[in-house]
Amino acid sequence: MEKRKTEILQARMNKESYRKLDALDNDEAIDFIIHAIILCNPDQVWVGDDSSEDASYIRNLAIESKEEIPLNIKGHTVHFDGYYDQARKKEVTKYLVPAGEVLDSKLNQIPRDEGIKEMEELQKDAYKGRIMLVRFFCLGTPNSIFAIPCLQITDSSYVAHSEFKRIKPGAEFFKYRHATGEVDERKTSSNWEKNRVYMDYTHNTVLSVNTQYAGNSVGLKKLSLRLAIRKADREGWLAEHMFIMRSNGPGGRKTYFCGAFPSACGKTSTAMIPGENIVGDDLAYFRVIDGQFRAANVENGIFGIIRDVNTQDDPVIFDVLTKPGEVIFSNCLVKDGKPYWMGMGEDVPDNGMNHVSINWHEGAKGPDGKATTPSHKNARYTVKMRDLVNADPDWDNPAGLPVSGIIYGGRDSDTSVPVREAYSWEHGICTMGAMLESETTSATIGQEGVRVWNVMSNMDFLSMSVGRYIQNNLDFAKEIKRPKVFGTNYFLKKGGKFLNGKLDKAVWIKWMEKRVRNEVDAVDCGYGLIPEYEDLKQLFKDTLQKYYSEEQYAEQFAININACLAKLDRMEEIYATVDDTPRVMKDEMAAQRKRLEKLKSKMGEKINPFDLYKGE
Ligand code: GTP
Ligand code: SPV
Ligand code: MN
Repeated sequence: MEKRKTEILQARMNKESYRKLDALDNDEAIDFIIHAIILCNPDQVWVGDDSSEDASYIRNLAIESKEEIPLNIKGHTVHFDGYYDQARKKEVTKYLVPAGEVLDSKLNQIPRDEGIKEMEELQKDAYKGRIMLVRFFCLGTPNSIFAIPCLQITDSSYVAHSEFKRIKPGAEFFKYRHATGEVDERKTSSNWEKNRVYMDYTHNTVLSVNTQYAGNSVGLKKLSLRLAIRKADREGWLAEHMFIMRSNGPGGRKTYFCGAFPSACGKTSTAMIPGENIVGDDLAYFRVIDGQFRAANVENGIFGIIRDVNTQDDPVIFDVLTKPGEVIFSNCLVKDGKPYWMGMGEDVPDNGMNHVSINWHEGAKGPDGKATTPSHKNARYTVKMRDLVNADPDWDNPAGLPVSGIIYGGRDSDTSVPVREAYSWEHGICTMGAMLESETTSATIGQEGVRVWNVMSNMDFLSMSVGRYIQNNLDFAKEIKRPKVFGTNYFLKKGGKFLNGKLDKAVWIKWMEKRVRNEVDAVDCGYGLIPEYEDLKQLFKDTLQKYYSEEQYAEQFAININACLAKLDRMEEIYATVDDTPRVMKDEMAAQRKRLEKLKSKMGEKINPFDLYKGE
């Protein structure tokens, strides 16, 4: 290493930290670290990997710095994010676009020079009086083709603690520089109005400031997904906002599914279906390996929504959250060292410490004068994969796992049936993935319940043009057998009430498993193939020990042609504004319209699914 660099590093770190950097032998990473030291001016620098000593150093530091508070159960801590920092903030999340480059106008962006200048002003001296933590980790199983080495710099021990992966030295690093900014007496970022998350995608770097919420600060989550989508584009693979799960069929057969649902729309709860196995719940990379469509989870744990986790609906997670082990709770209510959350199936106390105040009580208003809840709707937990008893033993297979089905779904109160199969890969990608819509949730800041278009549930993370991303999906794995594509909707409503139970998804998965194995028939409904009543009746009985009535089927699988056509109208309007809409996309939308209109002229605007059997 150059003498000047060695001096800068050695002045602020101990021998062990320096040794780790020296051994790295990567100029790009060293320069990134040196730049952060000069800009953010820490008192000390600490360098760590995922050795158990480094992990416990970080854990203790998080407690010492009061970013995390220990709870009664051994290994459990709670972390609070600021009142205005409870979710991803889309309007301050932008791509840095270098002069001369054009990025899709649908993506939030700022000229690179301007963004870098603003960020450097906001991060100047940001680590003064603090320790700069340099953490190496790896997205994906180390030494696998999926692996991407990452380097995170932060002054937040909570952020560093949330990352659990071991580094594999490699050429191209993803790099993150995060600064908490000024903090209040609760150690939460107080300068929330100056929260910024800037993706310097031409440099594989993300810079963020004045936030602690993991989705805005923790490199391995959505910050990496945005960079990975571009890397995948360059290298011919796909980076998706998807769970991966294994469905267990008769005779021990294993079938893997991946599913894209927007934030807070059921990925974790699908991956955690009782009796099946989880591989991952949020980030999946796809590659063709030895002629097979394979997917890998690139996380080492899950950062899940805690609301409604109870013994009934999520027994496995509930168990992990209530026994000794490493768990970080965030933005729950804490009373006498015990965490509480809404929908936990126990009485939640009417006072305690939460994201609003250290002395919260029922009826207390937030600093904005709004009513508050005991735990935030987007309160979460962080746990390790290895602590989940239902983790597939093969979850970190370096070659990923073979995928038989891809599922797209969102919050849709009135249009699509609970489950349907696409006619083809193209039909699925275009009308289920690229036409995905969902009603907004508390995982992002803003109004809830507004129907928005969300391509493959990846819209918040797209870092290139919409058309190109869809085309990449269409082209992926062209030479090999592709998975079947399905659309699901867990959120159909009638009179304000959900038509399905939370565990009904177990049945939809079993049906998809049987479709993959060619064991059940399906009926054409004009926008896909739906299950037959008798098959579902049997599956409800076998899987949930429940009786599924003809009335339930008729109501849930009714074909609402006008709603489907209205959705097509919305989509055609949107895609008319996408410059590079693939030809196939336009053709699939036109063909869908034709099929639906034909069906409407024959059978009316609302079709009883039983009538489709005698269709033709
Ligand atoms: P992110 O972690 O934000 O990417 O979300 P996710 O897709 O993993 O969402 P998750 O599975 O955690 O579900 C979010 C919320 O949806 C929870 O509050 C669940 O209770 C609720 N939910 C999940 N499945 C169902 C369902 O089948 N029906 C209904 N009504 N609610 C559901
Ligand atoms: C999401 O919002 O989709 C999440 C949480 O999974 S975060 O990774 O924090 O964005
Ligand atoms: Mn997510």
